[in-house]
Amino acid sequence: MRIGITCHASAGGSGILATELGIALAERGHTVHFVTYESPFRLQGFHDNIFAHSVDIVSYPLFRNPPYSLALATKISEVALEHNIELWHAHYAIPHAVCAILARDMLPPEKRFKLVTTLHGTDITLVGSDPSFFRITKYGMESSDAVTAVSHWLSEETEREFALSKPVRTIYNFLNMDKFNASPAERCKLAEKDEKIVMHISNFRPVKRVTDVIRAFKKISDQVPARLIMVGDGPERMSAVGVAKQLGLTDRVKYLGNHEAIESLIPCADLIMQPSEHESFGLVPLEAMACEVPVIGTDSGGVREVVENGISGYLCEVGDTESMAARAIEILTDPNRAREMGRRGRERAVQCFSEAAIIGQYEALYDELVGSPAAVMP
Ligand code: GMT
Repeated sequence: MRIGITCHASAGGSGILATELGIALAERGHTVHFVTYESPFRLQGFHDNIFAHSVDIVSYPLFRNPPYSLALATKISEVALEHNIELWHAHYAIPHAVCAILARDMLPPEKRFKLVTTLHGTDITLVGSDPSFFRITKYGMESSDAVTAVSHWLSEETEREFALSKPVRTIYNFLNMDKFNASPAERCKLAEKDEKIVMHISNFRPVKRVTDVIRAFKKISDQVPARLIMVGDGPERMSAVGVAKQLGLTDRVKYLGNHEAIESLIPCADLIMQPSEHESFGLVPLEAMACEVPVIGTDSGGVREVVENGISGYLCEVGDTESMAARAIEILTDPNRAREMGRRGRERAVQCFSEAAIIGQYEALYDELVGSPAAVMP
């Protein structure tokens, strides 16, 4: 099938998932065209059947903010026409679903593609539910031929919040399990031999609660020789640095910034700590599970569908850094338990969230749509 994909190109979960999906589809013989503002973060190297198109943004003094969405819609339309795209897959409702709809409307009727919109979480929970975007987010979903969400929790939240006239289907996120595994890594550069490594990976946005990581780590490092490795970057980084300083932890915390090859870092960790307010899915916990690293997460949102509490890690109440630390110490001081949790996590990851388990669900959806009549607004 000839497929177009739009996603955020930066180091966020939705863009990563969209890129990995494009790669997996291309490996299965589909032709995939990415349209983004820059090359997607995880799209490295050459891939047969993948083509990347970047959006040309015109800056003109009259525009306070160059109208990126209009340029994106134009580019999608051009690419769809030139390459006879049968199906467009928009990742993240705003602005991608709406731009794809606009692009579809610009095409002659016989050239119009089918549109799948995949919701990733914050597009619904934070952006789309804001009054300034509510109606256009709803319009984007109603005018798509199918809407999917990355967890049952997100599907239910969307239905509750937007009362759509169509079902939101759940298709879980997936990973390439050959890429993410427990292969030994160079942990010596991150910590001393006798130190445990606690790791956090995110875009350091408020929803990630990075200062909870620091506070929990303080309690951990009071009892276990350990180092905290913070991977990623974003607006809360300075708060994390400030709290670590206040708690006298500056020497025990390393900030690595964004890292492209996260699969080589995660296996160095003894524990991954993700204390988010909510996660629609939790790609990082899944990556940790695939690498046989136990996870401390929060009992909130879709992460409950990924991490089994007490089996592949622990889910604590949001903000309860006391319990997070206690659970972490339990894992860090019992290597057999940690190994078993890692093993069970990998087992679950392979069984439920591997490419083999998920890609076929997208392909079946595409097949169902291509050839069926176009979506109409109710
Ligand atoms: O977590 C973020 O802020 C990034 C965001 C994104 O859209 O890039 O991640 C969301 O999508 C990921 C991929 O589906 C999910 O694994 C994350 O849980 C989700 N983030 C939130 O719901 C906060």
